[in-house]
Amino acid sequence: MANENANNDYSAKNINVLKGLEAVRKRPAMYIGDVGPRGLHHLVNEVVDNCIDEALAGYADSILLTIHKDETISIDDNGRGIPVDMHPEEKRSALEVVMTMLHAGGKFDKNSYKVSGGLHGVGVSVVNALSEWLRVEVKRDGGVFVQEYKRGIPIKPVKEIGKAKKNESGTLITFRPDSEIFKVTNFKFDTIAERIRELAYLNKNISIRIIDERDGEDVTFHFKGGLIEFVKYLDENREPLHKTVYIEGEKDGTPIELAFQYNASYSENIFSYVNNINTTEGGTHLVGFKSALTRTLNNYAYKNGIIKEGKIQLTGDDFREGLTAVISVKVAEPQFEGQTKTKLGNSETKSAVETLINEKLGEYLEENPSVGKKIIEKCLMAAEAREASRKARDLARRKNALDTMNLPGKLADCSITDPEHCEIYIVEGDSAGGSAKQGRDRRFQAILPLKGKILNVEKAKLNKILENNEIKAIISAIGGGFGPDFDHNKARYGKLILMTDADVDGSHIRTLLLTFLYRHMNDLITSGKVFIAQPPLYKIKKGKEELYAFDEKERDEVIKRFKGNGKEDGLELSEDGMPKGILISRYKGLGEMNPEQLWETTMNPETRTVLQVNVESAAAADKIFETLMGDAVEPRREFIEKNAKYVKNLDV
Ligand code: 0RA
Repeated sequence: MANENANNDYSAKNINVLKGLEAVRKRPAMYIGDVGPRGLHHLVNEVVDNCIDEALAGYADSILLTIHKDETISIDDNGRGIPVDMHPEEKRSALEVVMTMLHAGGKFDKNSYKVSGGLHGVGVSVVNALSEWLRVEVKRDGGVFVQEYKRGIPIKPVKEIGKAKKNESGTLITFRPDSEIFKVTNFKFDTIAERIRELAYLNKNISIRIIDERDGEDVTFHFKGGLIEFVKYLDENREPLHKTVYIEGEKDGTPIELAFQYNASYSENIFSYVNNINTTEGGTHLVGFKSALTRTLNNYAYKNGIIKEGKIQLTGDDFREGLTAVISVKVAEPQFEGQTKTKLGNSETKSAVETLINEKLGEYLEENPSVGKKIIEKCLMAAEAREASRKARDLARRKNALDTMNLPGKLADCSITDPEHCEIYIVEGDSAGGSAKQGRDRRFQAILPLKGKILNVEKAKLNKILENNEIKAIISAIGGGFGPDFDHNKARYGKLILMTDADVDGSHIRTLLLTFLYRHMNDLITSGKVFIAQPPLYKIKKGKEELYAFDEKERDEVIKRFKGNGKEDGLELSEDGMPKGILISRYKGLGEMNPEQLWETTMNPETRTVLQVNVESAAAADKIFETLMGDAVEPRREFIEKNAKYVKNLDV
């Protein structure tokens, strides 16, 4: 044991501590989700969440996050500082207890808004357990206190290393994630910045600065306008129809904040948060908001004679077309439900939100009649468009295009019918489609070849979308419906795999497909059923042996292996790709592979790699699709220029 404390008071408690940390190191995924980049960045979020808690409790207003050159990261806040005095039961510094005991990270005071959704709120001790090295420095009670740890175990007892200035307090945590645990230990600025930006919007009193010492990037996020600025940011590339509506208040002890605006688009974008967690599965707060919105707007429209009795009936959907909204509530004892534990279950929150918004939105509309008028006009247009597209849909139905009984002609379906065991490949082009049809295992793999590019749904109206042949084929092949009615449980396949060429056209087609799925079959993505196939880029052949490589690095490794001995003697590729009897060919498209090769490299579940599409942050994904596929040209150019350096693996 490296713990010096252990010499004098090695006790049952220390054993418990070790057991706790061991459990975390043995099954890290249980605590942080996974040990890939997502889990790695979860460590950062965990510490930041603790700082935000201090801010929410009214003690901190500034956080500094620094990514150092050596891939350590430090997070500094001006909160109260983790308590350092003797813990009465544990008989050692409370700081050591918080840093080393599982679930002891929880605040001693009970009146904070606990975070218990998903993987949040696991405590800083988990970060400590999964760090090769961690140092914590606390300014509190007039002193500066420090402790360092290796893989969660204190190197020495807590030590006072100096005096703190009068009234100065805070916590500075620096850590290096353990390379024994994480596959990669490099921090990605954009991943960190995305969450920090979101937190800064959600907590308008906090200023968060991120410095990346690796490249000198330095950004401060501080949004005095809070959710109003969040909504404006989300709609940056859309045309707002009125000034942003903002409502804030507290009902039955639940603080509620809402900002929204309608824009000229047709999509609905509501982002809901509970205790700063994005509730992607919604829940009672969202239900409360939606029903208050429908009711208040309906009342307002009738009361002011904008809609005449008996004329047109507006539905809830009509009141949400072109709506961008963020609702954020704080719940003391949140009950999180759903597949990803991101659905709020507290029934009292529904009535709190509903009552407050009915009240305040009603008032707001009376005071801002021009806003009210603009909103109702938009909703009426939505109702008319809905009527028109219902007619279009009926027409399409009559032609049987959306009927799952009538599958598209070019679909090569699989023989097994249990969706759980079936997958569908959506393939770019007829020739690759042909190879895929021959190469597949027809028992569980279906192939749908697409001709050329599908429609850009970001720019098209609903009836145009439903007239598009490729889209009709996708909808009927999948069979789970479309748009708000889409139900992934009714999908005919458990996996949907996009297979496009590894070139610019291929990635454009993939983006178009993802845009369509994100906007109109969203559940398919959130339930983790959408994947991207990874065809190889190179074939390397020596004599009878053939190997495939998925990137340049792998290609070079294979060549080295073929050369035998593994001597690092550089590669001498001649123009035709033949050195020393090794033949290297680069695949230009999927169509160049014969059915056997396609099966072996890209379709055989035993040997293939497929990338699962998941949406890290719904708000960020919305923004990317809007930027890439929407009307405004300038922001798209900027986005592409900014991301050109990442373009090798642009992930949304
Ligand atoms: C335990 C209790 C208290 C605060 C904290 C932990 C705390 C943890 C972190 C992690 C990063 N920054 C932090 N700031 C505070 C409550 C302190 C009190 O009651 O005075």
